[in-house]
Amino acid sequence: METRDEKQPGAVNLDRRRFLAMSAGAAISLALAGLPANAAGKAPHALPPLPYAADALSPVISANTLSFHYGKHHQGYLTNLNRLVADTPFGDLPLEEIVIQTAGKKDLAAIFNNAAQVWNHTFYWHSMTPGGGGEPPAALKQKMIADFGSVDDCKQALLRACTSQFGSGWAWLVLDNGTLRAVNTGNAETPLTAGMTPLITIDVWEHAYYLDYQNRRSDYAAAVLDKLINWEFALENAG
Ligand code: MN3
Repeated sequence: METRDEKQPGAVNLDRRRFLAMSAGAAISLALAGLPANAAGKAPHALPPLPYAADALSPVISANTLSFHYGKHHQGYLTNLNRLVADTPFGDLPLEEIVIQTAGKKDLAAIFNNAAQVWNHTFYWHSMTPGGGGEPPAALKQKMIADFGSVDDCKQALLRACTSQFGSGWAWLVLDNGTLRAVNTGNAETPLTAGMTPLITIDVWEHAYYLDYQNRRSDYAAAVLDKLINWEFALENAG
């Protein structure tokens, strides 16, 4: 397995730090960024606050969907995780480290699934912003043109990653050895454990869209890409 890209401290801007500080995986990420780890990443993990109001993504994602998704699903994974790691060595590890150390281990699948789902959902909330979509920042746009041909080709690749995921999972824009790629993962799986750097994710579990779009995953994904996706966040994660 490849090692994760280690970012230079100078490349980590304030918004990235703000995300990391709000993520339950703060300690390992800050350590990767050359910053001191702290105890905030240890169990019991807290549910990071949403970066916007529950109705802020409407009508693309309704307040009803967002409230259930954050308050029931995300919270549920967190509650399970805290229960599962209590009184185990994983209780002393930050979230990202739990995800990486339990990946691919059948006897630790329950811990992996809940830890990864906590991480993935926090990342997903930040991957969207009210009034998002539109033109990516120049540096990201250049990279999209270099690696996909155009911004639209990049968005189409992300849309295909959403629609071609069979069953539950996630679509991601990642940096893989310095190249932008659109990939998908099943269930709780995350590119973090494959040595890739996630830039953006879209949740394609049915609970992410069924109340608003029923079976029309493609309509949900296209609307997120056109109207909500947070390209600034993607660029921050690219370092
Ligand atoms: Mn979800």
